[in-house]
Amino acid sequence: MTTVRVVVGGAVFDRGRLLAARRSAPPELAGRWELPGGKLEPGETPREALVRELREELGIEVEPLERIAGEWPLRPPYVLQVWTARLLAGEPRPLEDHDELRWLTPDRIGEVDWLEQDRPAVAEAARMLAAQ
Ligand code: 9L3
Ligand code: MG
Repeated sequence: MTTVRVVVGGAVFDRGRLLAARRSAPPELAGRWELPGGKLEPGETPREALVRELREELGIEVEPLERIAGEWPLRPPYVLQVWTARLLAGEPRPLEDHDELRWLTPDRIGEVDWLEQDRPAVAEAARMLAAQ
């Protein structure tokens, strides 16, 4: 039996905008946009993993807020879970795995080519942002 393994993505909010990140790797995902994040390490909670991943990948500090309901299958055994998060400090820079970043207002969320698995959470994050 294989246990599912969690990949955590962050819907990072700052001043009414959502952060989108364009992947540079692996080749089959390069050029597609995602909610940045990555795999949990052993013993980590999703919130801890999100804080670590966004520090490593983007050089920012975030406060995870709430989980977006749902779970989306990735390549087995991985599943994607998404948390909203507030930018606490830093200006995001594509330090690893990304080659472009964009802050999107809710009305512009459709302007980038999101990975399919991220789309439901991105739509929900945009709704939450618009209602703030
Ligand atoms: N993935 C999909 N959507 C996301 C994230 C952060 C990750 N928002 C997929 C892409 C990879 C796998 O999960 O196949 C592991 O992600 P990473 O550790 O390479 O960021
Ligand atoms: Mg990652």
